[in-house]
Amino acid sequence: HAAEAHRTDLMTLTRHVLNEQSKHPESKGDFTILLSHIVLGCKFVCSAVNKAGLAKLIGLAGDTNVQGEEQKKLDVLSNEVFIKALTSSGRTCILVSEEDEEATFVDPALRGRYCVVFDPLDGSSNIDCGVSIGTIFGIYMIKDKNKVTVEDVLQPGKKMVAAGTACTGALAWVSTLQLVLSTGRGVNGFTLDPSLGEFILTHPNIKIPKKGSIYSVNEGNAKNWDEPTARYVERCKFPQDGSSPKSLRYVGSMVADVHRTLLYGGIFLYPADKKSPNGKLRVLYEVFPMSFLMEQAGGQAFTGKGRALELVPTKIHERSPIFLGSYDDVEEIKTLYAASV
Ligand code: AHM
Ligand code: MG
Repeated sequence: HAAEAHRTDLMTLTRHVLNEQSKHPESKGDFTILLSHIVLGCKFVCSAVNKAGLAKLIGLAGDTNVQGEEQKKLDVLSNEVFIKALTSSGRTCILVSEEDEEATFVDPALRGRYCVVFDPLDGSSNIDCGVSIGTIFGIYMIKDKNKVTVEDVLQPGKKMVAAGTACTGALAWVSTLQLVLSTGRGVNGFTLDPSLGEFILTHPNIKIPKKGSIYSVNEGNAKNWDEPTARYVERCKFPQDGSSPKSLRYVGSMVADVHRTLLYGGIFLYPADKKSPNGKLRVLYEVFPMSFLMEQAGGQAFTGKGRALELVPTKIHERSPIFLGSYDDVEEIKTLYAASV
């Protein structure tokens, strides 16, 4: 109850996941351990970006390190933190990061059954102006950790066992970090309580509105769009059914744009265009986790050809066009693509 001044029964992320896992008698707590290492990475990214941002803006100590060397770029640093946290968890076997050309195969002595695909710091172009950034992750599970190949992560998104995002924001003068997670039974949102260092369940069972009033796209690419995308966006502005035009919102950080779409409804588009026939966003660690969350929240995710989660990636950094969000809004663009073939 929001009016309760002091909560004493805190539903932390760990408690929530343990509750969920207890329904699986075979569960040994591995997922909970893995998740706690992912959470560490997410917290690190948020804290590093906050610190660096403050240091840059008001010149706090920390903009150069003790040796006076130029600091590592935040995305490189964030990636290192994730790779180290995930390998040391003892629960992973393959890691695919946006930052690394090749997949990382975990040392056999430290191997577990989970594969993690992630974008450690999404939205990096927004760091210097203090606008939302975050982390995206997806998790697969393999059968045999002794026979690990890259094929184990070249699996359709519907095979993921979990996906999530962490996204920074601000409330008054306090910076916030929100984590959204699905383990395949709905979507839940958690907010970091900085005084406890814990994520607390603040958005139980997120359901995306069936139809939204916002569209989110980089309209600067309009001259290169294909016909169905162009017609769809035109309809957002000049609806044919007498409804009000949609509002345009575009942060330019996928984590933030999709987070808003989940909570408020609407549609997020990163279509193909003449210059990038496969769009911009990467299948494994951007398109799949976000599509997984959308479907779990009752929305849809479409590539222009079919259901996003059915895509079978052929390489780890593959790209795909993506249209995701409220069920009815995605249905409309599906109709336009179906009519165009
Ligand atoms: P990045 O991984 O280099 O940050 O690029 C991905 C980002 C997404 O967060 C965002 O949706 C998209 O790029 C924005 O692209 P554009 O600037 O072309 O609109
Ligand atoms: Mg990214």
